[in-house]
Amino acid sequence: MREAELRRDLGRLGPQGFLEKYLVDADHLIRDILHAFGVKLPPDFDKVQDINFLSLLRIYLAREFNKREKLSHVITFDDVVTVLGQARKVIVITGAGISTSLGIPDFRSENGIYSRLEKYHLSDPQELFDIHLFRQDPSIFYDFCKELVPEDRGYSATHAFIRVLQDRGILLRQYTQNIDDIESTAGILDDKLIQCHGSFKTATCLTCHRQSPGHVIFPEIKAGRIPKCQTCLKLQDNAPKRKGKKKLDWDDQDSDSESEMMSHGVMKPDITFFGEQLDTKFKDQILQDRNEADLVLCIGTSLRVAPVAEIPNMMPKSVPQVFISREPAGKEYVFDVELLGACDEVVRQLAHAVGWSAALDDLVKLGKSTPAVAAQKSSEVK
Ligand code: CNA
Repeated sequence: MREAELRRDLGRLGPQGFLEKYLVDADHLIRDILHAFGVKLPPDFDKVQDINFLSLLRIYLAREFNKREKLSHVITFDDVVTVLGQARKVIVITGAGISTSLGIPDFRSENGIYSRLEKYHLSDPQELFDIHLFRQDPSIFYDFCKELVPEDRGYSATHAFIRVLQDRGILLRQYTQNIDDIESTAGILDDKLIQCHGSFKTATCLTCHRQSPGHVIFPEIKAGRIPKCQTCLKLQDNAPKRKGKKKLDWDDQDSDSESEMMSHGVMKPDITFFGEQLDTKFKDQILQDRNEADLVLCIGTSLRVAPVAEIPNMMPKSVPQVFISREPAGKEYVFDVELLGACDEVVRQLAHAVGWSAALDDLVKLGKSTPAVAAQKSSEVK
């Protein structure tokens, strides 16, 4: 089976007709079809009965069949400049790549955080952000996240570029996967920003759920210690020792499990771990924004983490989509134009071509000299 032939048949017959031809008439194995499409199956897939892959194939076919087509008027860099100049409601999706020029490593680049995790002996790097593992042993997360703790590093030209969109009144929303909260430093307003995975801006005690500003725990993290809730520590110190009783009065009702004891009084930054619910704000906002946006810019992300990775495929097909990153987007996406390279450089070129260089340069200068002031100025610069 050749991929090009399969795709042609899918376009011609639709998903149902395709299934009839390949599974009923020709009796092919589902796994062979998925393989021919280039879908990666789990390592021990030969132990799984073929029929169990049917729903995966159905989802895959539906998604491929409904993929958007490239727009005929957005093909070149100059076309991007034109749509950007005309746009009134821009959605910007960002990832770790917009902060690497500030010295904050991303996950999946060659020298990213995932390439340096041998010492933790994790079966999957995403376990670093696994809430169950964190509750069992927060030291692994805290040891690794020293590098991610935000410092006053200013913001990148890409953050400044997004601020320019805001200052020009054309930023509909920034959906960021980043947890460094540099958007706030750059002066992106709260109602323009969805921090899809939360951020280090605040931290919450796992036991008493008291919330503190994130910076309160930064010195502990940087010193290589696990940040603890001062209130819970005091209560623990003052508590009478109760023989044979594991559960303490101020514990949660279900806190008698071993992991609850391990994480007693541990502060956790309010970033969303795997196994935790995303803030519902994300879903509500994107369902509204997708009907209003007239341009999507996706910057510095590998688009591997759902549900943010699903935004491009949720948009109406007529909305132009531009991808700016070092590496191309995956095969499951159809961006009209991919501008590959260092995003700070790409956005500078765009700003220059649209005539926004002066505004961008001013913001970049402001960020380098007095980052905190830049945030305050956000509502003043128009
Ligand atoms: P990722 O999977 O590490 O992908 C980043 C992408 O950006 C890669 O494809 C790189 O090629 C590209 N890239 C890196 N530097 C640049 C650059 N200077 N110019 C252009 N492209 C560049 O990270 P994603 O954001 O896609 O994955 C989502 C994860 C990463 C989220 O859950 C984040 O919380 C998490 N993360 C966030 C930070 C941060 O807040 N700064 C840092 C590391 C990881």
